[in-house]
Amino acid sequence: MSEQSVSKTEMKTKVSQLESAARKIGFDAMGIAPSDTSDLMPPFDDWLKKGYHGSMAWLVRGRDKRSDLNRVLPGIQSVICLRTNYQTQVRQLDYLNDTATGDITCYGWNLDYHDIIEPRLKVLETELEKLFPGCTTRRYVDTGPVPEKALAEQAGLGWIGKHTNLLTEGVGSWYFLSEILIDVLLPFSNPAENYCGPCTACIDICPTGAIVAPYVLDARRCISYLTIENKGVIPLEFRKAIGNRVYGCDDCQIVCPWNEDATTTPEAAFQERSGTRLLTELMALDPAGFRERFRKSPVKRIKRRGLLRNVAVALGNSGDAEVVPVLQRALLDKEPLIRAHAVWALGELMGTEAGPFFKQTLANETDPDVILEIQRITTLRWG
Ligand code: B12
Repeated sequence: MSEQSVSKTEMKTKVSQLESAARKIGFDAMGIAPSDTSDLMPPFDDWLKKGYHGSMAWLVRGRDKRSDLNRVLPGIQSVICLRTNYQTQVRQLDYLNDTATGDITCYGWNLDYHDIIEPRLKVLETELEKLFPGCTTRRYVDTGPVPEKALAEQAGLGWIGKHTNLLTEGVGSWYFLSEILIDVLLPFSNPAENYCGPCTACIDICPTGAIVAPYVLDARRCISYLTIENKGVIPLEFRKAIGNRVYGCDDCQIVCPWNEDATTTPEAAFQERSGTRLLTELMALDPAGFRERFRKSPVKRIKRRGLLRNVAVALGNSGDAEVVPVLQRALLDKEPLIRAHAVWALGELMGTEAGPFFKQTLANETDPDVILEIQRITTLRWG
């Protein structure tokens, strides 16, 4: 955008008008970061080099845009960063005791946050157009090659904790980040300070040891990645640790002392919707039932086959032999991914009767992944 002769006082007024518009629209906080992200790249490149991104090849593809936001918005000068709280009630680790119920990360309890936040960003863009006529903007909410946490840290919205999420004193970490890139030079906020101190609660609790060093997450080990981003077979070594988590994981945030008195939101869109989370009932969902249960929810992203794969693992971890018939029925599912994980779960729950049962299943099976699962169990048990 062409240089505008806006005085410092005028600019200050415009920014505070923008901030109050953001609050009215529903954002909980706003800050402004410089658009130069080149300094953020060495740890990101190192992370990719180590393969910590797993199968998220889109992170590699977006690398160059992320390192130079000019490629996303030519002439970019500033990034307006925004926070939106989503937690509706205090979370505890006691969900782990309810082994008959599948746990869903609290950001997935109701409507998909993209659908809630994106329209709000659009409204804020119209405010920007009024304040800075002729400006060009681009909006993002977890939708592009933008280092959202690092930018938000620079914008003073919070600090990146050892669990690698952004957190804020007096607020906690249960919020989404979003931003508007703009070709206007705005006054930058002061970066947030880090108050993690010597605490290692998040590192110690992680069921799969995914936080391999403070501030470094190996996504391939993270239950959030394994149950959401990973589209294929869940590696054997993590299945037991997944417990009853069927979509994401919140443990590193639940134990964070800064979340003890975290802000909760009264927003209807984030309140838990009714609908079953019983593992046996989830396993019984047919395609239409799945669509109905998870309509407009972020869970729909992993599709029925992704969810039922995770549900099979959770049933295998339930220790309840009564769910065996439910898993045996799942062996008839047309999705090999579901059948493969149901085989593993049955192996966890069945006794000596498993031998002849698996022999018969093997005779009817044609998918190589499922066959491998059956062979693994039968070899393990009977050599
Ligand atoms: C890929 C991704 C994932 C991956 C990888 C997560 C990760 N930690 O990188 C997986 C699938 C595992 C994941 C999980 C989750 N995610 Co996610 N995810 C993303 C995404 C798309 C990119 C993140 C990324 O770039 N990762 C790569 C790493 C290297 O980048 P980074 O962590 O930003 O690294 C920077 C800093 O950590 C720093 N750094 C690196 N090393 C070091 C070392 C030291 C010493 C220091 C000081 C700094 C430092 O520099 C790095 C480079 O900029 C963002 C959206 C976005 N576009 O940013 C959402 C995002 C980070 N996810 C989000 C959420 C909510 C989650 C979950 C909580 C969901 C859940 N409950 O299941 C979990 C949390 C798991 C965890 N502990 O991180 C939110 C986080 C909000 C917040 N409060 O921070 C985001 C911002 C989406 C959003 N718009 O709100 N996610």
